[in-house]
Amino acid sequence: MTVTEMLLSAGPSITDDVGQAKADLSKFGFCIVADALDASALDAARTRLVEQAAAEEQHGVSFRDAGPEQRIIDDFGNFKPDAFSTANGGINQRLWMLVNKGQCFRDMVVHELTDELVGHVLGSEFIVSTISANIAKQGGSRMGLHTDQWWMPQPVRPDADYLRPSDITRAAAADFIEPDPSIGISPPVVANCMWMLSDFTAENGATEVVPGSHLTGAHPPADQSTLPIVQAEAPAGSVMVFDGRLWHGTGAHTSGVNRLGVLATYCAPQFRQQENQTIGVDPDLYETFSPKLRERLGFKVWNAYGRVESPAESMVQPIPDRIGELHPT
Ligand SMILES: O=C(O)CCC(=O)C(=O)O
Repeated sequence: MTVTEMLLSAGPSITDDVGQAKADLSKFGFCIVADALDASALDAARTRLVEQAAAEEQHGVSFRDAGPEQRIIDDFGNFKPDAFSTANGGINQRLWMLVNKGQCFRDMVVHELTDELVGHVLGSEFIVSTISANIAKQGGSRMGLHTDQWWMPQPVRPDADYLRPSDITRAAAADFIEPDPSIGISPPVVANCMWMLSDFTAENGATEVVPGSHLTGAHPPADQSTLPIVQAEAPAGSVMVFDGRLWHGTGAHTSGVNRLGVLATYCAPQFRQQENQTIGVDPDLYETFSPKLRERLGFKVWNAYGRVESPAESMVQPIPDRIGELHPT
């Protein structure tokens, strides 16, 4: 079967049945659950996000992307210092490290519903890769389809040369776009949750997805004009959970009010987090966190990985005890 034959022309319906949601995740690569946040949780999260976004803007610490004229990389391939600003043409507002920015966001990280759905993809342990917001605004352009595990090495034949893992880039190599499926495909090692704090519509940039793309083993091609893209339209309070291999991206915001989305992205515990939660978290705030939230943020050692000293250590601290250079007395 070719990649094109494996893509589906339609995605799942919105459901409130967890069993159905898991089946949708397996088949389509995503599911949408309605009323995942009740009215008061939704109101609190929306208020907090809008307030934080305005304050980051006022304090000159906001990040903007998706501007049609925005140029992020300089002539040497590095991020420009003002890459993510309105001055550089950015439109959609991104807010990062939401774990430090409100109880409502911390509640999303450990939500029982997403625990179950993310666990369906990643197993019994997973950690937060990033907890961020994307406020899609009028004029924001399509992000373009991508996967959330673009850095994952592809299966290779024993006798074949391979792309060295550190040489993988976001601009997928040709054999990542057209892999040989007879070798098998990589499993999901990332799962993402889009918490919809406003209605998501085709006009305000509802996330674009390609149903079934998670099973192709391929990364999306540069020319996306003929792909069977659908948009994840759903009412405020819904959550979309998706497999890290699903082709997806923010839609264009052509009209309407701001689209408020919070992305809680998880990875299996042996992978590197996109945001460095363990040093990024406010150490005073950490003291108030539940054991589960601490684990999710990566403070739990996984099979001796992520430790600071003893291989027997089960949890690390934001400010760990360090054994420095010692001398016998
Ligand atoms: O905002 C969205 O709809 C998706 C965002 C996304 O795919 C990303 O930030 O990588």
